Amino acid sequence: MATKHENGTILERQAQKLKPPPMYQVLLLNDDYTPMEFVVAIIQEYFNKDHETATHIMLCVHRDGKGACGVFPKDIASTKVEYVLTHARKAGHPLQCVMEEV
Ligand code: TYC
Repeated sequence: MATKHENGTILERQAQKLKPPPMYQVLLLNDDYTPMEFVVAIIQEYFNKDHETATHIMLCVHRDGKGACGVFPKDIASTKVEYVLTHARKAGHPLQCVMEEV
Protein backbone atom coordinates (compact mmCIF):
# COMPACT_ATOMS: atom_id res chain seq x y z
CA MET A 1 0.00 0.00 0.00
CA ALA A 2 1.32 3.54 -0.83
CA THR A 3 0.78 6.59 1.43
CA LYS A 4 1.01 10.14 -0.02
CA HIS A 5 2.24 12.74 2.50
CA GLU A 6 1.48 16.51 2.57
CA ASN A 7 5.03 17.29 1.39
CA GLY A 8 4.63 15.20 -1.72
CA THR A 9 6.69 12.16 -0.68
CA ILE A 10 5.20 8.77 -1.34
CA LEU A 11 6.05 5.97 1.05
CA GLU A 12 5.68 2.43 -0.27
CA ARG A 13 4.78 0.06 2.54
CA GLN A 14 7.01 -3.04 2.53
CA ALA A 15 5.14 -6.23 1.87
CA GLN A 16 4.58 -8.05 5.18
CA LYS A 17 7.47 -10.49 5.54
CA LEU A 18 6.77 -11.84 9.03
CA LYS A 19 6.19 -15.58 9.08
CA PRO A 20 4.27 -17.27 11.89
CA PRO A 21 6.70 -18.73 14.47
CA PRO A 22 7.78 -22.33 13.83
CA MET A 23 5.85 -24.91 15.87
CA TYR A 24 7.21 -28.10 17.41
CA GLN A 25 5.51 -31.38 18.16
CA VAL A 26 6.51 -33.17 21.33
CA LEU A 27 6.88 -36.92 20.77
CA LEU A 28 7.14 -39.83 23.17
CA LEU A 29 9.25 -42.79 22.06
CA ASN A 30 8.49 -46.40 22.89
CA ASP A 31 10.74 -48.58 25.04
CA ASP A 32 10.36 -52.02 26.61
CA TYR A 33 10.56 -50.97 30.28
CA THR A 34 8.50 -47.89 31.12
CA PRO A 35 5.14 -49.04 32.57
CA MET A 36 2.08 -48.21 30.47
CA GLU A 37 0.28 -46.53 33.39
CA PHE A 38 3.30 -44.28 34.02
CA VAL A 39 3.22 -43.09 30.38
CA VAL A 40 -0.54 -42.47 30.65
CA ALA A 41 0.00 -40.40 33.82
CA ILE A 42 2.77 -38.37 32.12
CA ILE A 43 0.54 -37.58 29.13
CA GLN A 44 -2.30 -36.52 31.45
CA GLU A 45 -0.08 -34.35 33.64
CA TYR A 46 2.08 -32.55 31.05
CA PHE A 47 -0.19 -32.54 28.00
CA ASN A 48 -3.58 -31.93 29.71
CA LYS A 49 -5.28 -35.02 28.27
CA ASP A 50 -8.02 -37.02 29.97
CA HIS A 51 -7.33 -40.66 30.91
CA GLU A 52 -9.00 -42.07 27.80
CA THR A 53 -7.13 -39.81 25.35
CA ALA A 54 -3.84 -40.37 27.19
CA THR A 55 -4.35 -44.15 27.02
CA HIS A 56 -5.04 -43.90 23.28
CA ILE A 57 -1.82 -41.89 22.69
CA MET A 58 0.22 -44.29 24.86
CA LEU A 59 -1.07 -47.33 22.92
CA CYS A 60 -0.21 -45.60 19.59
CA VAL A 61 3.34 -45.02 20.85
CA HIS A 62 3.54 -48.64 22.09
CA ARG A 63 2.39 -49.92 18.67
CA ASP A 64 4.11 -47.47 16.28
CA GLY A 65 7.32 -46.66 18.19
CA LYS A 66 6.56 -42.96 18.61
CA GLY A 67 3.64 -40.57 18.86
CA ALA A 68 2.82 -36.87 19.21
CA CYS A 69 1.36 -35.51 22.45
CA GLY A 70 0.90 -31.91 21.27
CA VAL A 71 2.21 -29.02 19.16
CA PHE A 72 3.72 -25.91 20.82
CA PRO A 73 6.00 -22.92 20.26
CA LYS A 74 9.69 -23.80 20.68
CA ASP A 75 10.25 -22.69 24.31
CA ILE A 76 7.10 -24.42 25.57
CA ALA A 77 7.93 -27.64 23.69
CA SER A 78 11.46 -27.72 25.09
CA THR A 79 10.21 -27.09 28.65
CA LYS A 80 7.76 -29.98 28.31
CA VAL A 81 10.53 -32.30 27.04
CA GLU A 82 12.70 -31.31 30.01
CA TYR A 83 9.88 -31.85 32.57
CA VAL A 84 8.93 -35.25 31.12
CA LEU A 85 12.56 -36.45 31.10
CA THR A 86 13.21 -35.18 34.64
CA HIS A 87 10.03 -36.87 35.96
CA ALA A 88 10.84 -40.16 34.17
CA ARG A 89 14.46 -40.28 35.42
CA LYS A 90 13.40 -39.49 39.00
CA ALA A 91 10.99 -42.43 38.77
CA GLY A 92 13.76 -44.64 37.33
CA HIS A 93 12.20 -45.14 33.88
CA PRO A 94 14.02 -44.87 30.52
CA LEU A 95 11.12 -43.05 28.76
CA GLN A 96 12.38 -40.84 25.91
CA CYS A 97 10.76 -37.59 24.83
CA VAL A 98 11.86 -35.43 21.88
CA MET A 99 10.65 -32.40 19.91
CA GLU A 100 10.52 -31.96 16.15
CA GLU A 101 9.60 -28.96 14.00
CA VAL A 102 6.28 -29.45 12.21
N1 TYC B 1 6.21 -50.43 25.68
C1 TYC B 1 5.95 -50.14 27.07
C2 TYC B 1 5.49 -51.40 27.78
O1 TYC B 1 5.11 -52.36 27.15
C3 TYC B 1 4.90 -49.05 27.25
C4 TYC B 1 5.34 -47.74 26.70
C5 TYC B 1 4.45 -46.98 25.95
C6 TYC B 1 6.61 -47.22 26.97
C7 TYC B 1 4.83 -45.74 25.44
C8 TYC B 1 7.01 -45.96 26.46
O2 TYC B 1 6.46 -43.98 25.25
C9 TYC B 1 6.10 -45.23 25.71
N2 TYC B 1 5.49 -51.37 29.11
